[in-house]
Amino acid sequence: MLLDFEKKGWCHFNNAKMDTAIELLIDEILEFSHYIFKRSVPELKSLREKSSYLSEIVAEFSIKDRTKVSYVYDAIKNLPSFHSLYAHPTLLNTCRTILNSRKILTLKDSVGIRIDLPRETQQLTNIHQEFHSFPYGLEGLVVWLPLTPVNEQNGTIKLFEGSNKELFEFSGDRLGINSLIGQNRFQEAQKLGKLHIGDEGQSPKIITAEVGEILIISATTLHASHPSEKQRFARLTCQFRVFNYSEEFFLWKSENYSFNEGLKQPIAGQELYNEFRDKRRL
Ligand SMILES: O=C(O)CCC(=O)C(=O)O
Ligand SMILES: [Fe+2]
Repeated sequence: MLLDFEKKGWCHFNNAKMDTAIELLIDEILEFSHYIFKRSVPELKSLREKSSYLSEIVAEFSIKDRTKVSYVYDAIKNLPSFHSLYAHPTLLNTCRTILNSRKILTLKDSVGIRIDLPRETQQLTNIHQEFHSFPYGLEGLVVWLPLTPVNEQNGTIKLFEGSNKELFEFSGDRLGINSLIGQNRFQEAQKLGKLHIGDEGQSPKIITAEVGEILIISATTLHASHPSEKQRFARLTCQFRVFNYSEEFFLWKSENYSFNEGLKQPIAGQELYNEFRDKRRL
């Protein structure tokens, strides 16, 4: 797995414990969506059956009432099973091994879910390295976890294998706290992606996977959405960003802590803290 990751910039794994966690999430999504659409969840025997059903029913629901599907989207990020999934010890340990770091970090703001519906293309991404979600440095991972079957018909992700070897020159402000995560960074990342893939004309690997298969992708691997061809299926995929907390930026950050405005006396507090810190350093 590690060799694969280094060579291609991504690897995949599956694990029975992860299957259980994924199934809990799918169950909760099915229950909530059926509750708001006033339907009952049919008897489904296996994780695979649930996953295929989820793909069909979400597409069907979106035709009935698109707004209600947005409620489902919003709710997923608050489901306990969603949080248990990205914080799963098996998943985190795999990430630790790949990053060769005991200190890793996931942030609530950098974990997400996609619901890609037939005919909706505005959320599809063009080729990019993950500059916009890794503001501190790209020594990190994107865990890409399908809840429904992903393939050329249903929509999926495509990866430019081996592109992880090169970090493209990014003119965005790396350490500027106010522009850490933003739309402009994403636009720039996509411009760069297009430019570099144009050089090589390499064709990407279009991922085909069933539920249970988990992709771990380097933040430096060029990737893009692959749109769906079929009209009947929705694609639900989770993407969790994992940071390496041993990275230089985080070490610097933990030494140079900035008090934020939510505090009672941020300016005075910061000054006193800096004085204390500098004395201790001497
Ligand atoms: O799932 C996709 O279509 C790709 C999304 C993406 O670029 C990302 O999560 O970083
Ligand atoms: Fe991305």
